[in-house]
Formats: sequence, C-alpha cells, structure tokens
Amino acid sequence: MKRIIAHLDMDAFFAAIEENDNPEFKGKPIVVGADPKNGKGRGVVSTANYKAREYGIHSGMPITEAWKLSENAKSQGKEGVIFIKPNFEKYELVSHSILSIIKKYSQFVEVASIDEFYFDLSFAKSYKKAKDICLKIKKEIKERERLTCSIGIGPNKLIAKIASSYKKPDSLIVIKNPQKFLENLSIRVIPGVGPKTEEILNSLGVFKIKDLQKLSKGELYKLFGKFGLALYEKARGIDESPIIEEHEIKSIGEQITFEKDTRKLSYIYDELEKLCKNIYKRFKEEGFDKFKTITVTVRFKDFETKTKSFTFKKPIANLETLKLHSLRLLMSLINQNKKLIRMIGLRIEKLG
Ligand code: TTP
Ligand code: MG
Repeated sequence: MKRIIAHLDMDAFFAAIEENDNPEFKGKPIVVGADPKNGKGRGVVSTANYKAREYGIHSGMPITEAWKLSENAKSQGKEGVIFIKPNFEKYELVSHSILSIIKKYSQFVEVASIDEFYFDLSFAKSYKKAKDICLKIKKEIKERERLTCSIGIGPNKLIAKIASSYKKPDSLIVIKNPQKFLENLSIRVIPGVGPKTEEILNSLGVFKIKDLQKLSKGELYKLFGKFGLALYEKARGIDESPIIEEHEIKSIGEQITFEKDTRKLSYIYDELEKLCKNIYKRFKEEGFDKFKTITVTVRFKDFETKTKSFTFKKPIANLETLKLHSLRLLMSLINQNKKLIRMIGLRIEKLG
C-alpha cells in the first residue's frame, strides 16, 4: 500500500504563544530569546514572529544583533521590537495539546521537535481525504490554541517536511509528484544540507535540486561518503524512513477547555477532579505506580496562561494526594486574579 505521510510545523511557535498570552503584543514585532540588556546581552534569538522577521531578525541570531536591528527600525520611525524571555514549560504544554489533537486523527505520530510532528495518514487511502483530515487538524488547533501551523503531505517524511515549509505560514500543501516538486527548489531545503555542503555543491555549479540530480552516486560518495549516498536518494524524493513513535512515556497530562469561560469554583473543582481520575487511570494502565511532580495550568479568558508545579520529596502513589495537591496548586493560580477561566490542565511527571 502506498504511504501518505504528513508533517506539521507550528508557525513562529514560541512567539505566537506569547502573542496569545499578551494581547497587547498583537501586530507588533516580537522576539523570544535572551535578554538583550540594552544591546549588551549575551545569548541568541530563539524565534521571531513574522513582523520581526521583516526587520531581518531570525532564530539563532545573536540577541545584540536583533537589538541593533530593532534600534535601526526605531530610528526610521518603525515600531521597536518587544523582547521576551522564553518560558519552555508553557511551550511544552501547548506542544502536548497539539500532539493530543493530532492523535485523534492518526494512530502513528512522531514528535520530531517541540513544534514538529510527522504522522501517518495512509489509512485515508487518497490524498484528497488526507488533506481533509489535515484541514480538520488545522481548524482544531486554531480553535483550541489560537495558533496556526503549516502542513505538508506526501509519500514520505522527506517530501512532507519540505512541503510543510514551502509556503509557511498557515499553509497546507499536497505533493503528488515529488520529482517535479523538487526540481526547482534550492538544495538548501534538503534536511542535512547546511552551509558547508551547500558551498561544496555550489562550487560544482549545483544550486537547484535538478542540478544535484545530475551527479552520480559515485560522485556523491566521493564528495560526502555515506551522506552522499543518502543525498542521491533525497534528490529524487526517495525516503523510506519510518514514523518513530515515542515509546518512553515521560509524563501524563490532560486539559479541559470549558464550554463557557467561568469562575464558578464548584464547577471548576469538579472538572479538576475528573482530570485527576482520568490521569490516574491512564497512569495505572501504563503500568506505573509512583509519580513525583504535579503541574497545574490555568488559562484565563484572554488566553493568559499560568502554570504551577510541585515536586514531592518522596514519590506519591495515590489518587487522594493527587487530588489534594492539584487543588492546592489550582487555588493559588486562580487567586492570582479575578479573570474568567477558559481552560485548566493537569500533568504528572517523574513517573516510576
Ligand atoms: P521552528 O519551527 O524552526 O521555528 P518557528 O516555529 O518559530 O517558526 P516557523 O514559522 O518558521 O516554523 O522552531 C520551533 C521553535 O523552536 C521556535 O519557536 C523556537 C525554538 N527554536 C529555538 O529555540 N532555537 C532555534 O534556533 C530554532 C530554529 C528554534
Ligand atoms: Mg515552527
């Protein structure tokens, strides 16, 4: 049976989450990364939203350089960049939520990074049906997380990945004819081809994938050894690598988005108790009997999201303790302000 593989990559992931959490940032250039310290900071840009990318700012750039570009923009009368420190716990949480949405539609999902997932849609049997499923996934992510993503669909992971970044952001692209799709693309879109490989190939007059297709297996082997052989296949859109599911379970979590934003405590507590029971059931079913960390999340009406964790000195084994401590964490988050609540989440970690 022919494989149908999809690759989903979130758009400007960290920055988009911060935009949601801070409505006053909407439409402004945002950089998530190290503290720029008025141009004296160390460290780099984790990511920039699309508005900040217009200033030439990108992932991996020294934060001082991003600062300079922002100052330049300001001197031209443009908006200055908002710099934010990353909150990985928050991004992990959203990543889990995206994964759980994808899992509703596909049995085989590979978590490739915090914002990237491969999943198998071969069961759909046609690209048309696979595309419909991906439209649903995009819609659900938009509704639940207010985030956009880009999805590529093709016969293997390689093509799906290249397709997902082809028309970012908020795209959905199906590649039925990989050879033709690849021909006019730059060799840089091939995963594994970095600046060094590019330089070597450029010096031989190879810029596009169609140029690369003209090199023989032997020539590529001479240039790059084993990687050269892989490159020969990649240039032709050939890739048999399987979807690798995550087997090791590191945490178990769930969240509930309420039908209506609420502050009704009795209702919220009941929902938290349901989360405790579900998570505890899954924890037992997976064959665990101890955990050490509990994390509770609250998302308010305006999408501001707060999390609080507690780690026990000794591992915990019972449901009552989970209920008690998650309630305590929830209370302290809720008492921080009076806003209506949109969602609550619970996660247990350090399983044993
Ligand atoms: P990417 O998917 O590479 O970037 P992105 O989601 O921000 O933007 P795009 O729309 O182009 O996909 O990476 C996902 C997240 O990983 C990103 O939001 C921040 C983090 N990251 C780093 O911390 N450092 C890096 O060098 C890169 C590339 C990403
Ligand atoms: Mg991304």
